[in-house]
Amino acid sequence: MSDSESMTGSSTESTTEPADYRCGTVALLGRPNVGKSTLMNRIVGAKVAIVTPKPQTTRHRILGIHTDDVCQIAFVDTPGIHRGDKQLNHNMVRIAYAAAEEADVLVIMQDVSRSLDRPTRALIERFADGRLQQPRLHVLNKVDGIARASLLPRLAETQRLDPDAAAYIPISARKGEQVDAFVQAVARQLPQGPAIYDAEWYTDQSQRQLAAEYVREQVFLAMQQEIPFQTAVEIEAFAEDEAGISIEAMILVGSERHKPMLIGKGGERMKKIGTMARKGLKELFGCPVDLRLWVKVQPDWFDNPGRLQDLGLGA
Ligand SMILES: Nc1nc2c(ncn2[C@@H]2O[C@H](COP(=O)(O)OP(=O)(O)OP(=O)(O)O)[C@@H](O)[C@H]2O)c(=O)[nH]1
Ligand SMILES: [Mg+2]
Repeated sequence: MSDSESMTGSSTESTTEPADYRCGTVALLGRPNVGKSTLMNRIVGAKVAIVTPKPQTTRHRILGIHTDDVCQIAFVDTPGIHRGDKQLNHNMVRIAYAAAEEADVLVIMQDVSRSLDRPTRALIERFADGRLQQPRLHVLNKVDGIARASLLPRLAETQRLDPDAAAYIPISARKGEQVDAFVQAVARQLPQGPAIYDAEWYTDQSQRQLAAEYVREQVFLAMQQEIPFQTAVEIEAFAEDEAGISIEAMILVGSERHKPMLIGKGGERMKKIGTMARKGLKELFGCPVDLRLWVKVQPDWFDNPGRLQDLGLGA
């Protein structure tokens, strides 16, 4: 497979589609950190979207395709909807709303291990206001983190805020609880039609894009405070031969003082970022991966529309 091709699974089975087969796109929407990417990865069965405990992890629109013998669901994972003062923040939110407009079904996700705060209420009300006409499903995620008794009032409040949604489904994306029921509920809302993607496809991202994201995931995990949010990754070189895949990646930081923090004492932190990213990519690509990392300071790249466009973060 070349680096520009999309990732496929190992299965080459094709589904025989019944006449009432369903197929469509489903936008996964919500505040940052509610578990959208975790849910998509679990359903797709591969880490197509990176996951970290930090908000604003997802920056792009990421496709994750689920295919079975009754439906094909093209999930569109989106950046968390948030307020932020940088151009990058505005673009991320625009990407999320654009994905919502284009989808056949909207999934609005909340984190029930946290209180139903004002921004979450505002987001639910915004999608309930009738501007977008597609069916909506509410997902109440992270039920593993709460007492069951607190779920009923939360369900009731979500229903009150959006009485016309098609379903309200408590799940644990991390543990897989009620995820199959969620997929079935989504399938019921999809339009009838044949599958669009080959059954073995699971994302539209290239290996190059996935490599950049896997490195960024490790930067997010390794760094604190504002540094991850001011970091991006660009693939400078990507080559594949019989020995495996060789990748050269540039980590962009927004300020001179972030560079030594990212590199760490004696290069220790960069080494760990490289080791962990390489391990994940080896597992994903199923072949040996040679990964070389550099750091470049590029002040305020996150406020530069042209630069954001080059990084695939334009909106
Ligand atoms: N306890 C618990 N944690 C979860 C669950 N689902 C996700 N998480 C954790 O929540 C954090 C955020 O998960 P993500 O999947 O990155 O969330 P997201 O909504 O994609 O976040 P953004 O990309 O920042 O918008 C990670 O630490 C996950 O492991 C869940 O069902 N239960
Ligand atoms: Mg995400």
